[in-house]
Amino acid sequence: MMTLLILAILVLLIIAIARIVRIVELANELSGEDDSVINESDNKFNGRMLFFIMFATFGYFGWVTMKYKQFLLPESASVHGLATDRMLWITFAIIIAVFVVTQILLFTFAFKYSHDKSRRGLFYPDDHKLEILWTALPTIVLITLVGYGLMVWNKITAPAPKDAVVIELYGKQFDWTVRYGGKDNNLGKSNFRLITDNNVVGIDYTDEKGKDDIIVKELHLPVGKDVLLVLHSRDVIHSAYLPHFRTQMNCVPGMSTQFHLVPRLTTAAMRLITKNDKFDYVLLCNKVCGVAHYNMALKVICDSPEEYAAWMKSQKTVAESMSQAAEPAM
Ligand SMILES: [Cu+2]
Repeated sequence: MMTLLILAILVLLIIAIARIVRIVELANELSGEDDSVINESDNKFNGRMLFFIMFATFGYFGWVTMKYKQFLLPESASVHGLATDRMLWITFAIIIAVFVVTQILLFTFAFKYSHDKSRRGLFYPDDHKLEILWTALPTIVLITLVGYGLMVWNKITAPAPKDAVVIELYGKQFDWTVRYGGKDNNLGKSNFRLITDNNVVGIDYTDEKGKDDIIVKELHLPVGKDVLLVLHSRDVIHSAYLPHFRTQMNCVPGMSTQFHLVPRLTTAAMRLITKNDKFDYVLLCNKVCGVAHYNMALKVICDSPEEYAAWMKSQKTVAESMSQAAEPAM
């Protein structure tokens, strides 16, 4: 109803403006003025309107920024995310500063130098110094930003330390499965040919290393520890996206990809920061991978070391699940 009302108001407004324009035209005709000739006051009016548009644009920009600030991500829950966030904000600061300065110059010039019959144009074909300045300055700024970005990127994608907790993420249409290496922190062999309804990641049961693996449907991360996510896909390309950890990596069928991160805020700590005691981290698929893509989310829990150890202990290993399945039903 409200939308209909707003639409009706807009239509009426457009009709009213069209009528007013027509009245002005008729008035000009009656007074004998030729409105195709642009006079001094027209130029002044256009200059002022341009200036008004500049302030309106700045105002709108500020309003939108404040209004939607609440939808921005909270502070990064991973260590490398602090570096990418800093980079992002530095880039934003430069972009906003350049935007404001260039717009002020543009509209001030349009206002100040609107056509004036008494003013003579200045013939100013080129200025090498100026051209060098406006070519060199953006080049230096961009090279600095790209260089800074490469440095951060190299740091983020450096190999994970040997003792990192290895966690395998397995994506398929349309859910995720998580596998931990168990006590030996070593994932057993797996093969896509072995995938069945009961063996969703295709574990090779003959491999001793895989016996203590743990397969679960939620992702637990230990705070302060190096974590190596090893990503797989069973069907199409998925993308494991952990927005709060500033992490995203594609899951590609037929190969494994990986991402190393260090979580820095537990779920409990993030609940305090977001002032939301129901807050939970989430892992989302960030590739439109099929009809139920939207549903491809996984709960992520970032634990303190003690909580993580306790949770790990409470989980069944592959060997335990196997022996349980082999037991005859009572
Ligand atoms: Cu997906």
